[in-house]
Amino acid sequence: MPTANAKKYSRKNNTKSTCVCEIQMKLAILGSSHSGKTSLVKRFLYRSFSDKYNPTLMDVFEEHYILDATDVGVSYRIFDLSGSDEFPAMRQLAISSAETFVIVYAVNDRKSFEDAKKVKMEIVKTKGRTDLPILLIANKCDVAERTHLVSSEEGRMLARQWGCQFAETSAKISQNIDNLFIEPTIKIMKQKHPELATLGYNYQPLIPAPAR
Ligand SMILES: Nc1nc2c(ncn2[C@@H]2O[C@H](COP(=O)(O)OP(=O)(O)OP(=O)(O)O)[C@@H](O)[C@H]2O)c(=O)[nH]1
Ligand SMILES: [Mg+2]
Repeated sequence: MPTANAKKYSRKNNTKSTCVCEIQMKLAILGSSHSGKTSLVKRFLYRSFSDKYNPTLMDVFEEHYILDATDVGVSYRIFDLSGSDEFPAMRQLAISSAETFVIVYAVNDRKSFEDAKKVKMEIVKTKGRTDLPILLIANKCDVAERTHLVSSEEGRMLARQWGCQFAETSAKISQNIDNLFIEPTIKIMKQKHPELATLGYNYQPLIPAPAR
């Protein structure tokens, strides 16, 4: 991403040459400030979590992984976008280059749920199409039930309306994290390499969106 403000995270490894094939995952994670986007990415990529809050301008994470139980290599390029509307040009560029979208809200923040709807419209407008792979994520599910301001049912209903998948996650206690990033990866793998569709991969599927 050719901007001065975008930080780039990459870790070199020498595993690519041993893989039977390579998949590029260009994923953008969006949603309100403080909903836990960066925490979800870091929990997935680095198995870490911090209670400290550092607002993101925009980060690009690049990592290479091998899908468990396969020889399929995955190059993740994850655009972690700010919850604020600063740097609209950078935002548009990231949305344009991404192929999969993760929209995050926090279950204890009602506004973040309303913001998720605006983000969805922004993505559709920027991409100019509606048939996009989107995941709606209800994060911070670990917080006390009495502080939940958005119910599971509301999240599920919105996902049904969008015809997308829905999952309840926690970056803090590492709930549903691998599935959130790996299920879309498997989908892309099956689209781009149908010959690999029968490869086994162990994961608990996300909650599928009911048929529209
Ligand atoms: N309890 C709980 N706290 C979380 C969770 N995920 C993130 N947090 C906390 O929420 C705060 C915000 O997390 P971030 O990941 O920085 O949020 P963000 O969406 O990236 O915010 P911006 O970069 O400003 O857009 C931090 O203090 C995190 O520790 C979670 O699953 N559970
Ligand atoms: Mg962030």
